[in-house]
Amino acid sequence: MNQSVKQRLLKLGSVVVLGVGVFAAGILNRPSRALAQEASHNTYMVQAGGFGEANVEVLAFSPSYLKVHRGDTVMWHVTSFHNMRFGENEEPFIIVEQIDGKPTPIGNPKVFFPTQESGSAYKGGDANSGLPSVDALKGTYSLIMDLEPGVYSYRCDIHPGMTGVIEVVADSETIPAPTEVAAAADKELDDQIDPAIGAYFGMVTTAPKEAKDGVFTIGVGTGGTGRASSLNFSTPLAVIKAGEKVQWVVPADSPTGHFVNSADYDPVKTADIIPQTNPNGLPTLLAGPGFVGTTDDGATVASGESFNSATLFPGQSFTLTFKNPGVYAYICHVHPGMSGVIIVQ
Ligand SMILES: [Cu+2]
Repeated sequence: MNQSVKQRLLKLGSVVVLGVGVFAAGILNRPSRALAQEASHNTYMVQAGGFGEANVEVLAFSPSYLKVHRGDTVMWHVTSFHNMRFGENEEPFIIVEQIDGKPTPIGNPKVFFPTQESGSAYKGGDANSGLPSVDALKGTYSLIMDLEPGVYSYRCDIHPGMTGVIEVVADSETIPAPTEVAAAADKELDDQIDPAIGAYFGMVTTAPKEAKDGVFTIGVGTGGTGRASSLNFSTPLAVIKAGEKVQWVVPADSPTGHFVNSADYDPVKTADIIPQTNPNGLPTLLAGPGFVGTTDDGATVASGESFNSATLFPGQSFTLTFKNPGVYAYICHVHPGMSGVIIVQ
């Protein structure tokens, strides 16, 4: 045998050995039950959030109730800033901790940081996807549901009320196929989006067109249509006289909170979350001025002055007095496309 043929055979041999090794490792790592049922395992998609016309956002999981068999994969398609967390208790996403003896609002580590890797087997108990980084938005998170038959609920902590259920059913029970589930999920989304588009037209047509007793009231997003709402101000262009007030009101039945920020909102200076590196462990996520606000409710704004409300929760309002004539553009910094202008005469 000449040298080059020998080398080639050696090379081929090592590739084959490597291949068999990988194959064997695959078999060894796999529980035999999973191997037997491999062919019947499905991947089901769940939409985490969703969007429609009129800047409608749906803060729901679609389908909200999903039946799977043990060993099936659930893959969440994350359309915005949501986490998926299995566990007993609700967790606020901002908590107050004593830092250097001062009460300091921080991002709740139980919400922000993942405890379970995407693609891994979920076997029950607490598990959190963590919040997606901006880069990972519109990404996916998946879990293999390796669980006894039963009902397992989860939630997004950023949007209270955004909850979902996975029911693991007995292998003998026939359940809808992934394509059927996807079609049902689309319908579930549309059934929420359509009323919210209607609420948007209702809001803009009934909104006040002028100040009353020196106060111009502006609605902040729509309410009253469940988990979906139109992310718009009711009067995108409001005209007042110098010295009059604007009062922004978030409907009590809104599924989401909002902000009122002057359009010069600076994401660096007015950051939502400021990570502080910890030498040992996870960073502390300080709630920045974007969350806690820089302008008090009831403040007076002069020409060229920036203003930033704190989070305005459903039912809350924010009032500013504009003392100088001018054009004041503003946004809600967490909801792209949500903007308005105040003209002060
Ligand atoms: Cu908003």
